[in-house]
Amino acid sequence: MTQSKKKLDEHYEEFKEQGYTLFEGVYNPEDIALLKKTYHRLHESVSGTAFDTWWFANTCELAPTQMLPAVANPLILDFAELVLGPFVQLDNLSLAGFPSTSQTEAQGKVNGWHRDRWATYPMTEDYVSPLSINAISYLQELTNEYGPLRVIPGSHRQKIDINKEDRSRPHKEEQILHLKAGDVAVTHNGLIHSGTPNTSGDTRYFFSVYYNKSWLKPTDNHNGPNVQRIIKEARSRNDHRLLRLFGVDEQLDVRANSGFLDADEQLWAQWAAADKAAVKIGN
Ligand SMILES: O=C(O)CCC(=O)C(=O)O
Repeated sequence: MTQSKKKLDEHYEEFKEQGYTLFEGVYNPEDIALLKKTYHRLHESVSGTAFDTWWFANTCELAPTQMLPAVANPLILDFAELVLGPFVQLDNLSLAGFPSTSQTEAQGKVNGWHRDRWATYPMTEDYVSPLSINAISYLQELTNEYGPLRVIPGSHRQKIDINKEDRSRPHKEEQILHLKAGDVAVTHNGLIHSGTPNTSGDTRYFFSVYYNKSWLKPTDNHNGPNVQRIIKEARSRNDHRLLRLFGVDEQLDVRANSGFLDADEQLWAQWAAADKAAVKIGN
């Protein structure tokens, strides 16, 4: 995995303003090849059965070795902690292969405008810290044929509604994002966005690491044996950040009742630093 060039606080300012920010080149060609291989392994395991699907949730349990590095990516997690505070839990980890559709079918359509899970309809134009964020990546360049990501910048702080008939049509304020393979778009849950139909004739690979606050219920099930093994290992290294990703937040009681007389961001930075310092090295 490679490093993004922009500083984290610049990403954060952009995120507050626009409702999203792009991290370029987070995953390299080997990471991408491994994730594609993982998708195909999962897909082959259900193909032709009653469980046939091209959308896989719970992928940290299904393929821990391949998926954990994406969930625990240090750059994205550092950013997630700026946005959510050190309360970052994995809500769900999805890996999908959108099938291709015909040009005629796709003409003039978008996949469906929406805000994301745990969002609320914005009631103020001030920035409101979200309960969840989405770290979205694609395993190929999002050309017009593969179906770019569409966003309505600033819609996380605007009372924008879209009526039912228009939810699958382009929007006058949309911005079309042609991400490269391995880029990560981190979106505020209030940002209105949509995918675009895939007409490439090939699979459109997508994966989403969705984080929420550690006191909310996760959508994925973190009780399976593989995730429980990750938790056990994280506990032995006193790695609170890793534990918290899978719903084990040992500081929650104190940190969720801090008195709230200091700025959130100031406390969050202190707590995040304390968590990093507490990790046992070389265990
Ligand atoms: O398919 C896409 O490009 C967007 C996916 C999406 O809307 C989402 O993850 O919420």
